[in-house]
Amino acid sequence: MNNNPKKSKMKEFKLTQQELEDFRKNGYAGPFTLYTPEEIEQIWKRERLALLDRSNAVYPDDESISANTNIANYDRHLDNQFLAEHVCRREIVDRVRSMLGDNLLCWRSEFFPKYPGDEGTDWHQADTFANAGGEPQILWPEDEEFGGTITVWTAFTNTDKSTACLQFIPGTHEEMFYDETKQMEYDPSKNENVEKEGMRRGFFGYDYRQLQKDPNWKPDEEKAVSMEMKAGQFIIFWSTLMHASHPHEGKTDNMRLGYVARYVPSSVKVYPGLSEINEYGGAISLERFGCVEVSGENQYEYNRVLKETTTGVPFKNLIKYEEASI
Ligand SMILES: O=C(O)CCC(=O)C(=O)O
Repeated sequence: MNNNPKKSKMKEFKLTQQELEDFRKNGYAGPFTLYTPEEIEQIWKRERLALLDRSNAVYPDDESISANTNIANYDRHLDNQFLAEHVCRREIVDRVRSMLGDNLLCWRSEFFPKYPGDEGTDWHQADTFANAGGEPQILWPEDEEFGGTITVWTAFTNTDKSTACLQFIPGTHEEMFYDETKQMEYDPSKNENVEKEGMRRGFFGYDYRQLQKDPNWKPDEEKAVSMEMKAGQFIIFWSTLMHASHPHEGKTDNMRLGYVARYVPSSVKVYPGLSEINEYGGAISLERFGCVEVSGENQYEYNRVLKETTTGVPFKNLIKYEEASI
């Protein structure tokens, strides 16, 4: 029994046995609520302005800006306090711990905006994340046959079928239909708004179908489920799950915004041998990059870990924080 008053007050958010079984079968879990819609609306109003100040961001926005996605907006949790706290939130990290174990790193965060009229994201799976840049960004230890990352996609706005909500094909996370060692051609003029099975889809200037192992294969879209979410909810999924999003039909002037944090066990090598990333028509130097240890210990030498944001706000490690409160 835990008689420590501080510790017993801390609510845990681990997945139940049933949720874990469903996650293993389907490749995703949720949605779960983190913020109320009113809360996230207020927070986002404030933070979107704060994020315009890039003076402490780890990637400059000169070479990295490209037509379709701005890779300089990767990892803003390394300079923005709200995002730094968000990626360490217990409601998220406890659930990811249930899936991957206690020793966890957050290695990437990204914004996924869809403006009125935007195409949907094309069907894809990511194992090593060599898909766009051509070089593996994460590598699991050699004895692990399975790769990928756990993605936590938080809706900063409401999202439904007409405003670009995510789609999953349940149960597809353990077989790769794409080969990330193949190369895709970056050509936004050719690869934008292409109709695929009656839907306008693209992959930020690439055609993801170029990575298909079998050029004649097609995703089984009849099995697809649409993940409508309220602002403030998050969903957790394997990056190896077949996922996509609907186009934004433009029936409303409101954009949809997803903010993604990606997690791996600390045994995974992040950006092995890389000093920069070149993808989506941009380039960023990894000189100031580091992973965030969100839970437990990083027992390996190979990943650089940052203890605080570039403005000196410490990242909260779930287990160390609990131990310190005892
Ligand atoms: O938000 C989207 O449309 C795509 C998201 C995605 O591909 C991801 O989170 O890995």
